[in-house]
Amino acid sequence: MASKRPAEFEEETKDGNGPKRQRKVALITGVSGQDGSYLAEFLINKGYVVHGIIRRASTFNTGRVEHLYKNPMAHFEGDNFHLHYGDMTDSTCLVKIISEVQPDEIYNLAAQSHVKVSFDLAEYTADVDGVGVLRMLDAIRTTGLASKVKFYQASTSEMFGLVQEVPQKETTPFYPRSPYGAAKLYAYWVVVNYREAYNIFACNGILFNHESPRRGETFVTRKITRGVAKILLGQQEDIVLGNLDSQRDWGHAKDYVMAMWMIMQHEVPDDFVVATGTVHSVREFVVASFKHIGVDIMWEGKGLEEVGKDKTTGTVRVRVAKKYYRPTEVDFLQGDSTKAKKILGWEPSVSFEEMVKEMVESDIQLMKEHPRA
Ligand code: NAP
Ligand code: G4F
Repeated sequence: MASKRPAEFEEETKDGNGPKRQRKVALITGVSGQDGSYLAEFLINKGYVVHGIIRRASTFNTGRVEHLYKNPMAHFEGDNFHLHYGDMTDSTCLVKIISEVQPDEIYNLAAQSHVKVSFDLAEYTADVDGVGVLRMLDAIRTTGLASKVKFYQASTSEMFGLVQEVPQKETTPFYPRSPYGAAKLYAYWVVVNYREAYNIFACNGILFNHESPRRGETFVTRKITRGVAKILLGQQEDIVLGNLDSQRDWGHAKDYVMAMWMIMQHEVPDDFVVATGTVHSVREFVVASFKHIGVDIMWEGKGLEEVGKDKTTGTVRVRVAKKYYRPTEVDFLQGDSTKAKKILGWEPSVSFEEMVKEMVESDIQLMKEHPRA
């Protein structure tokens, strides 16, 4: 099918060999999410024209990318940024968008990304996070772009689940512990298979947890920093959490989208672990967040009875509820990104403490301006 890319992105070559591409074109699924929004900014700054896929929703879901397309002259279009309605469950729209956009690079970040929710929406999660990736790869073949386009898959440390080795690296055996982890494992392998079977430049970035002020509100880090901000401003009494003892290797989303791009610039398609190597518990995240508002937390009790109290006033600020526990938990994740460091030259730049501070400060500002947020 012929490209319908707007003319400003193409220019006739002097030798008369037809239009020559001036700027790289990227297509991002999940562009309205935390990573999608940072990646869009990153690529636009690198001179790319970015196309993003968004879902139709009954309320606006484009808050994280509004600043990129807000242009009074165009609906959903800036000069460098274009949005298309689509869904990972709809093959026809994926073929249509890829055919129209003719991307050089596709970053597949769309997912039902909440692990706990995947136990309730197991089949849907498999459809979007697993089969959706197959749909994207087949759309690449259908549009005849298999030998031209590069494909990035948002794989995850959740595939390591019940960890078989510490720390986890590219060769560590997988053991997913949720419908989400299992769906992502299918996606991981179908990417490897299409690379080997059809020679597609397809890569897996096996990213460990990464956070930011744009993190979804129901993931534990953002739930904590929002809660701390609201407590400081007198808008909330306490934060109710699940397993305080699970441990994660938390990095900053901005560092991780740079790793995605670096993976795609490597000469050969490959799979990389992206992590900081540093581990903290949920409990430590709570303590570090409260520290930024001058509150020392002391712990009392055990299991569901445990509480975190303000050491000075004795006020209970953290409680535990069973509903936030998962049927099967991933207790500990620690990544070894030696391969990404050596081959790509990638390094994380934001420390745990800096990230917690940024998230707490951003939420304080947000809650001051929008107390009902
Ligand atoms: P996120 O904030 O939850 O964003 C997910 C994106 O996927 C959103 O734009 C969402 O659209 C979109 N989406 C969901 N279902 C879709 C569907 N059926 N069709 C099309 N789009 C759909 O996730 P994130 O933290 O940015 O993560 C990005 C990707 O990396 C995800 O695939 C996630 O599983 C993976 N990952 C994340 C981490 C992490 O720590 N953040 C670590 C490893 C891997 P709406 O805005 O409309 O909901
Ligand atoms: O913040 P979480 O929900 O992230 P989780 O489950 O690690 O998944 C995130 O990271 C994955 C990479 O490893 C991504 F693939 C995935 O898409 C997502 O971005 O939970 C972190 C830990 C868990 O052990 C959870 O049980 O925090 C524990 N936790 C304790 N209380 C809680 C809560 N998690 C949530 N969401 N809410 C709580 O109240």
